[in-house]
Amino acid sequence: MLVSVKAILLLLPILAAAKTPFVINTWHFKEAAQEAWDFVSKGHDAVDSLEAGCSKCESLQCDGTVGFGGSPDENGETTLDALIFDGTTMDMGAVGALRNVKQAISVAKHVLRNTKHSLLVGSQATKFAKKMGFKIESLSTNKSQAMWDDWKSNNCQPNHWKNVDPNPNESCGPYTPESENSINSFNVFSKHRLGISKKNHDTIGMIVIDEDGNVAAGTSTNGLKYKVPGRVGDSPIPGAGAYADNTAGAAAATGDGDIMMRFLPSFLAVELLKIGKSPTEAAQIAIKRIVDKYPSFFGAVIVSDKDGNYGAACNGMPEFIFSIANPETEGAKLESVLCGSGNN
Ligand code: SD4
Repeated sequence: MLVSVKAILLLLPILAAAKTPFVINTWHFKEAAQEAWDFVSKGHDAVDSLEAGCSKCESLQCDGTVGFGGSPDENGETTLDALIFDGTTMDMGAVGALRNVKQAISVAKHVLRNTKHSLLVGSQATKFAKKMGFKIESLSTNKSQAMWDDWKSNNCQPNHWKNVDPNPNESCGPYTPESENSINSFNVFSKHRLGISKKNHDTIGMIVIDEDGNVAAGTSTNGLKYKVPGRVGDSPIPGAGAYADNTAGAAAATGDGDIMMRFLPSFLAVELLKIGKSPTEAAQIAIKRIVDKYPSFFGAVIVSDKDGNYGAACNGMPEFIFSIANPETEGAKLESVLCGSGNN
């Protein structure tokens, strides 16, 4: 009897270790999880594997919402946000509103590896990328151009302006701050943030744990359709789009970034792991914090502890699909959670 208890005790760490290496990413972007898995299971580290996984989505233009040729801004230009957060060193690299370079996650990795900074933005980020050897090219495609033409001919609806003249719900700009007797005022808690839904939102948010237990988290996205030029979402913001800490685990988010970044859901989820919450509980609490203020908010958080136990929570859609790969799955597979519609 004693022997078998001892045997079980000896086996436990092996069973626990069987959950890593580990990859999880938002949405049905299984090819990205597979690519990251192919890297990490061959012994690459968490940061490089995460770069490989997110790069896959950038080149596949996953759902049109990652990489070039999607989500044109008000000028018709696609710009990219990306982040890599290294939970071993607590160092990071990110780009916001990156112009004219397709490989946003790789540029973010150069910010991590080759600078002492954390986040570079806009045209200056493009100049940095050029110095790092990236090709400068247009991120527009016939598809993104057609999307933008339709939006223009539909009086620029939906858009992301409020409290301006002319009424942004009816007309294109240029806009100016609304006059006192204008009737366009917008309630910040209004139920419907125009056009924010599964249809114009997706981001790859990914967590990778490598063989040595290093945890990395990151994101890549072209953001929000018809954004005001210069807009940066939650995705490149540490603690908002993603966060990692080897002592606890990691989290990554997708959804309405203008709201999400105010609540730092990825940071919150990792802090919750530190005080003993499970990944599912941590994800649920991080989402609830937002839902309490914005009941119809659209978004989701994926969370993994440092051992590869994982969970997710979501709001504003019926179900949230995510991709995972670990030693027990044969390659990447899809899983899902049901979402709350205001009180999960
Ligand atoms: C953003 N959070 O730019 C990103 C987009 C996204 O699901 O994740 N959509 O707001």
